[in-house]
Amino acid sequence: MLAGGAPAQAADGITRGTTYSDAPDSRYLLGGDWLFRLDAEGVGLDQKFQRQETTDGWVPTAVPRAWNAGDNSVTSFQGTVGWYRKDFKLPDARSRMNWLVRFESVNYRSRVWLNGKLLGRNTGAYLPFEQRLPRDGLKLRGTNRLVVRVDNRRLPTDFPPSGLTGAGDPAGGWWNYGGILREVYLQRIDRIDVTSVVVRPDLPCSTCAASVGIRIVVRNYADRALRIGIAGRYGRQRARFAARSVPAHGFASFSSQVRVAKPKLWSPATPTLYAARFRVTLRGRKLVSYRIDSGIRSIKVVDGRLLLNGQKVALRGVGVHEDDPTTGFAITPARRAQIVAQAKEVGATVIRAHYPLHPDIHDLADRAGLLIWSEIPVYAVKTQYLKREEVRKLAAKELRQNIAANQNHPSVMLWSIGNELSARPGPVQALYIARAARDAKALDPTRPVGLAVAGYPSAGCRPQYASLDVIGVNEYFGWYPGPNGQISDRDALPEYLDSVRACYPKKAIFISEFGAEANRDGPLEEKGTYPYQRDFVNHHMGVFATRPWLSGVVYWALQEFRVRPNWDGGNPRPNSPIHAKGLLSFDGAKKPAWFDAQRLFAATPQLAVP
Ligand code: GCB
Repeated sequence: MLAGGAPAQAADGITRGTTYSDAPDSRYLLGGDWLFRLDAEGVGLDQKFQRQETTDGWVPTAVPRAWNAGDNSVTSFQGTVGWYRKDFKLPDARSRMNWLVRFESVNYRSRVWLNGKLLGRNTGAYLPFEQRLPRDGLKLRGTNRLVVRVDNRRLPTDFPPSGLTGAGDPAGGWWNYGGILREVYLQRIDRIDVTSVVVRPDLPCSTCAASVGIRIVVRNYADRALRIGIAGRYGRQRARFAARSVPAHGFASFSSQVRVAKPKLWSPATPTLYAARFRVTLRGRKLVSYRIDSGIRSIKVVDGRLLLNGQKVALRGVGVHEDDPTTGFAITPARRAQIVAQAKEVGATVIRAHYPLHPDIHDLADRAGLLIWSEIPVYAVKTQYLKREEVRKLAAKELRQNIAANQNHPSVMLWSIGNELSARPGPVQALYIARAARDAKALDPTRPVGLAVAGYPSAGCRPQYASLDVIGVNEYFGWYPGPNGQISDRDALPEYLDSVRACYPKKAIFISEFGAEANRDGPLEEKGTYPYQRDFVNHHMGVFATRPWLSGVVYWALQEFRVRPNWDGGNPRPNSPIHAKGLLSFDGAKKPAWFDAQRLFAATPQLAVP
C-alpha cells in the first residue's frame, strides 16, 4: 500500500511513502528492527537509556507495538514506562535536507531524543506529532540513535483519565495499551516543508456548482528567502497559485479556488473522490508533492435534522475500537481494512470511536462510503478535573489537532468534543462546550459539533448544550439500571427519547450508543446470552424506527474489545476484561445478533429519507 512514487529503500527497514493519503511524498516509514526496554522500576532516566550506545538490556521489537498486548493484569492496565530505540541511517545524505520525525500515535506521555539530545515531549495518543531533527546533532552518513521514552501511567487529568470504579478497580473505557501504537515516519525536507494543506469543498446546494477552497502553508528551512511556485490540480481541473517568496525560516500561505461545475457528490451510496495533487517547485524543479483524496458533499444541521447534500439522513452504524487480540491497539493494515469491511458488511453508513482513528481508516472510510463520528478522548472526565485550566487546554489542543489532521476527509461527519461528561452539566461543562464549539467552528465552519451524553431521564433539558449542533445519546435502557434504577425498564425508552427531542428540537439527535453483552447461549430472559442480545437489538431498533426524527443510530459495538480488569458491562457472567456487547466476538465470529443488526440496518432507509 505504500505510495510515494520513488523506489523503496530497504536500509534499516526505512521505506519511502505513507500508507495513507493527505501526506507529502517525502515521508519515509521508520520500520524494520527497533529495540525495546521495559522500565517498570523507573531507572531509565537516571541510567541514561537515552544515551546508551550498546544494546545491552534492549530487546528487538517492531514498531508499532503495544508492550502489554495480551497482559490482562491490573498492573498492565495501570501502565508503566517503556523505551523504544531505533538506530538508523538517513535514507538521503544530501546536506541541504532537513528532517523531522513524525509519530502517528504514542500512548501516552513521551520524550524523544536523537543521539542523546532531547528533542521534545508530547502528551496524548491518537494524534500525530512531529519533532525536528536538529542539524547539528544529526549524522548525515553515520548511524543515528532515536530514543523514545513512553509513560502510559494514567492520571486523572489524562484523556482518557484514570480513576476507580465503585468496586475499587481501575476505571476506563478501553485497555490502556502502552507504547508506540501507530507508525513512525521520517520526513525529508528539501528546503520547503508543507506544514498544512486544507482542501475545503463548499457545496451551496446539491445541484449547485461546488467551489473548493485550497490553502497550503509552507515553511522555509533555508537561510535565504525562496520564491516558490505551486502547481495543483483538483480532479481534472487545475488549481492555480500565485508564486510567492517565502522568507528565510518563515512561513507563507498559498490559496486557490477551484470551481467544479457539476460535481459528483460524495455520499455513502456514491463515495466519489477527487484527487487533489500539489507540486511545490523552486525554479521549475520539484521540491515536494502532496496528495489528498477529497470528496464534495455538504453536512449541516437544519431544523433538528442532519442533512447530507441537503437531504435528511437516518444513519445506522456501529462503534469501533482499534483493538486486536494479539496486537492490542497496534493494529496492522490488514486489521484496519477488516474493521472497515466488517462495518460495511453489517450495513453501516457511520462508525464511531472514542478517539481519532488511524489515518488509514479515514482513507478506507472515504473510499468505502462510511461517515465517521470523530471524537477526541475526553472520556468521562470528572468535573473536578475539567474545571482545571490545564485539562481544558489539553482538550482544546486535541480538538484542534484532530481537525488539523482529519478535516480533509469527506468521511468525517462531525467533531465530537467528548463522551459522557457529567450528565447534569453545570458551569464548568458549559464553559468547556461553549469554547470547544466556538474553536471547532472557527477552524472548520463546514462541520457540526457534537457530544455524546449518558442517556438518563433525570438529566432533564440542559441549557449548557446550547452551542452543540448534535447530541449523541448513549442509551442502555433495559440493560443497566442507571442512577436510582431510572433506566432499568426498557419500556421507559420511548417516552425518554421523546423528551430528549422536546428538549432539543433544533439539534440533530443521534443514538450514539446502545448495546447488550452476549458471550454465551442461554435463555432469552437472561442477560448476557445471545438470545437476550438479539431481543435487545430488535426491540431498541424497533423503537428507533418509530422515531423518524433520529438522524442516526450507532450500535455499541461492532466487535468485542478489551476494557479493563474486572469489567462486567452489566453481564452476570462476564468474561473480563472483554467488552461483550460486540456483534462480533473478539476473534471475529458473528454472534446471532449480527444478523439482526444487518437485517434491520438494511431495512432502514438511511439516506435521502423523506
Ligand atoms: C458507555 C461508554 C462506552 C462503554 C459502554 C458500556 O457509555 O461510552 O465506552 O463501552 O458504555 O458498554 O458500558
